[in-house]
Amino acid sequence: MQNKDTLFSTPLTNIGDFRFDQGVADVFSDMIQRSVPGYTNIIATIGELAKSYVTPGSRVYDLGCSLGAATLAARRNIDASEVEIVAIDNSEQMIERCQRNLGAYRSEIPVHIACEDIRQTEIKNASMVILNFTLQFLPPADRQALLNKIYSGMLPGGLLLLSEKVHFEDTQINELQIELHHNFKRAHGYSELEISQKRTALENVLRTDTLPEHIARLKEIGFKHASPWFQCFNFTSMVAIK
Ligand code: GEK
Repeated sequence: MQNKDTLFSTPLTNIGDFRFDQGVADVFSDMIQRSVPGYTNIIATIGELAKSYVTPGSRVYDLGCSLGAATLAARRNIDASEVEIVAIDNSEQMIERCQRNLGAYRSEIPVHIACEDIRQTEIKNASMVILNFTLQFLPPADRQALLNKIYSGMLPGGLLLLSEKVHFEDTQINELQIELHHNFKRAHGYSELEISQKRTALENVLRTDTLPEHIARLKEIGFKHASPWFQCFNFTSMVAIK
């Protein structure tokens, strides 16, 4: 059974910056499903894309893997032989739970799980790279370099899946999308206090780009094709093909 996220349900005197610590790792599954519109659908689509894009003898990288949901979806669907999955997160607590989750299912496909900063990870021979709501947590100045490194380590025809929370240049549209997202959270049982305290905790930690910024950067890096395939409110998921 998954633990319910009640981390922000009581008034906090000092709301510190959001961290992926033990408390978050313990409730993460519930938290992300009740906070990110389309999350389940995105995970399922990662599986479908893995089936089509992962090639024999190549690697799949899941960067910012948390509890390993994307890795599991990919692993279940890969048909190609001699594939290795590399799952990285810099939260020890996430990695520990990820090990346990992945260990609970049988598979022929080896997964190398490591606790490290994705800015240090060497990327090579990749037919698929997954950045499912992770880039948004890097300092904005570090994003281009990470994406350049990913591009360099990818095989021609390889696929990058990039999911992100975004903001909109048009302030009225931006507010409308935020309100729709908050309504989504209300509908999933989060109180006004939980919504506002979580928003404060994320303020310095989760910095969004706009969708046009993402697409322009991916094209500039050299990806032949880049497009959103999913959007619900201020959450989007893109594919980019080398
Ligand atoms: C999923 N992809 O369920 N290096 C490594 N990991 C990092 C870094 C970094 N520099 N910064 C943040 N993280 C997952 C969901 S959650 C998204 C990803 C969210 C990790 C962080 O520890 C956390 O586990 C993950 O990125 C972001 O498909 O919480 O909204």
